[in-house]
Amino acid sequence: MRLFAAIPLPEPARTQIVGLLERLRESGWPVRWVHHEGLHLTLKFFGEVPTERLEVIEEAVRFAGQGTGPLALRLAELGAFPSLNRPRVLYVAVDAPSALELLQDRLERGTEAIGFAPEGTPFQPHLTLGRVREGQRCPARDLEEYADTYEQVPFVATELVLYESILTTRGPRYDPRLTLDLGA
Ligand code: 3AM
Repeated sequence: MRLFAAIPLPEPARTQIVGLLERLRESGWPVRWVHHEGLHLTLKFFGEVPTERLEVIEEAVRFAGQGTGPLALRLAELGAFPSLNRPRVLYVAVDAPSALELLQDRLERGTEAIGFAPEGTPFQPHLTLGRVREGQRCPARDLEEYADTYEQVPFVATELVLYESILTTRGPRYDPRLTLDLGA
């Protein structure tokens, strides 16, 4: 099974991103846009793991999330990985307090202890909007035209979810395997 830990996107940020995605879909760019249902902020990607490892991963995620509390976040600017000049992944950045970085670091360290290599690149909190299709180019400069079409609203994240990513012919579907209440 393919697993990752993420924060599901709550309101009012969700409405902003759904609206932005609807406008971007009309751009006609060669991009596979994400589904509205699965909007999330990834903290740790585990990749393909044997089903029998699920329990120990759940335990590590639970432990990492303990005592975190609700996280005050805010939508930020539009961007692209690896760069705006060569966009492959389009995203909206997320401004996060140090508590989110701490949570991500606890996830990295806790899961390193059970055999998952740390990411190796600095954590850049973001919401993926879409991925440029193989071999195609996206007019990155035009992305700026969308920058003022959504509000960089503050929002509060109260859940940490371990998702299973299931690849279907209609794109990936994300099924929650464990949901933790950060406020608890
Ligand atoms: O939040 P996003 O959409 O950026 O990009 C993948 C997605 O993150 C990421 O894991 C999330 C769920 O699929 N992902 C996929 N392959 C990855 C890899 N090899 C990866 N992250 C890091 N390394």
